[in-house]
Amino acid sequence: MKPRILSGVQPTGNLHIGNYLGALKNWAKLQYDYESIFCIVDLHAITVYQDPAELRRKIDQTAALFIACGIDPKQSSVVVQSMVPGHAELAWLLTCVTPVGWLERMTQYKDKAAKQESVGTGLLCYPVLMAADILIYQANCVPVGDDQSQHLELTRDIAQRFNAAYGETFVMPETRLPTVGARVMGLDEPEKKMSKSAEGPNHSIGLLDPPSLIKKKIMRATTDSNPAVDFETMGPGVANLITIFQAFSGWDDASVKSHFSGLRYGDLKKNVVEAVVAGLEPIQHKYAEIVADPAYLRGVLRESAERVMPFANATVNLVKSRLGIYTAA
Ligand code: AQP
Repeated sequence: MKPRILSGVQPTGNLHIGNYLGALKNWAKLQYDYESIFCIVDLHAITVYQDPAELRRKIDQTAALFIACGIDPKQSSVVVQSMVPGHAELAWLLTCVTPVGWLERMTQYKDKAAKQESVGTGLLCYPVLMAADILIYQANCVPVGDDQSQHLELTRDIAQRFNAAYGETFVMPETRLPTVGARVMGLDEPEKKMSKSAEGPNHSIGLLDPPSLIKKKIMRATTDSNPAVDFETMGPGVANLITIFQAFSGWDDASVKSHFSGLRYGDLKKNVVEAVVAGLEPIQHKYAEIVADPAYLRGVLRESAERVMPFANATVNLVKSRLGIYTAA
C-alpha cells in the first residue's frame, strides 16, 4: 500500500505563485508516489469573516485551480473540507486534549490576531482543525510551504499527547518542504511571505493574472541599491526574483549563478517575466476548460468526498471509542 499525503489551501483571496511553488506544484509531482488527498479548507477560511456568495465562488475556483495545476482527480482526491463532517468533529475531540498555551504560541495566530479588533475563537483553534485534517486520514506526509512548519510541529505534539493518554491511535505525520520555493516572498515587501491576504496591488502574482499584469508587477518588484546581480551582497528582493525564476525554469544552482551574475536588474526581471508567463500559461488554459464545465467539477468534488468519507468516519469512531464515548449509531 502506498503511503498517504494530505495537504490543503484556504479558498480565500487569489491563489498566487507562492501557493503554487510552495504547495500545488509539489503535490502534482508527489501524487504518483502517494495516495493523495488535497483539501479546499473552507472551514479554515471562515475563521475570519467571508462574504458567503464570494466564499462559495472561491471554493469552486480553488478546486478548479488544483486540477489546472496538475492534480489528477483520477489519481488524487480533491476534497472540500466542509463536505466531510468528520474534520470538524475530530477537531473538537482534539481541542479537548490541546493546552491553550500551545495555541497562543503560534506565530500565525499572533500575527493575525494583532490585525483584528475582536479575535474569534476559531482563529485560536485553527491549528487544531489543521491537525484534525491531517490525522483524520492518518497521513504519513504533509507537503506544505515553510510557513506551515510550526503548525505541523503542533499536529505531531497533539497526536503524541493523544496517543500517550489513550493508546496508539494516530500515525505521526512528517513535513515535506519543496527544495526551491518553500517560501516565496512578497514582490513589494520581500521581508514578508507572499500571502493572499496582503493588500498591496503589486504584492503577489495570481495564478490567473494575465501576462500584461504579471509583467507590470514583476517590473515594479522591490530590488536593492546594487546596479546588477551580485550573489554575495544581493538583498531579499533580488534573491526572491531569482528563486521565482529558478522554481519556474527548473534550472540548477550553477546555471542560475552563471547566467545571472552581473546582469542588470531590468534584464533579470525580463527573464523572470518570461519564466512566470510560460509557467502559468498551461495552467490558465486548463483552468478555462474546467470552469466551462461546472458539472465536471461538481462530480469530482462529490466523488472525492464519497471516496474519503469511510476512512474519515473510521478514524473518528476509533478516537471516540478510545475516549469512551459513543460512536455514531
Ligand atoms: N509565500 C509562500 N511561499 C511558499 N508557500 C506558500 N504557501 C502559502 N504562501 C506561501 C503554501 O500554500 C499552501 C496554502 O496556504 P494558505 O491557503 O494558508 O495560503 P496563504 O497565501 O498563506 O493564505 P492567506 O489567507 O493569506 O493566509 P495568511 O494570512 O496566513 O498568509 C500552504 O501549503 C502554504 O504553506
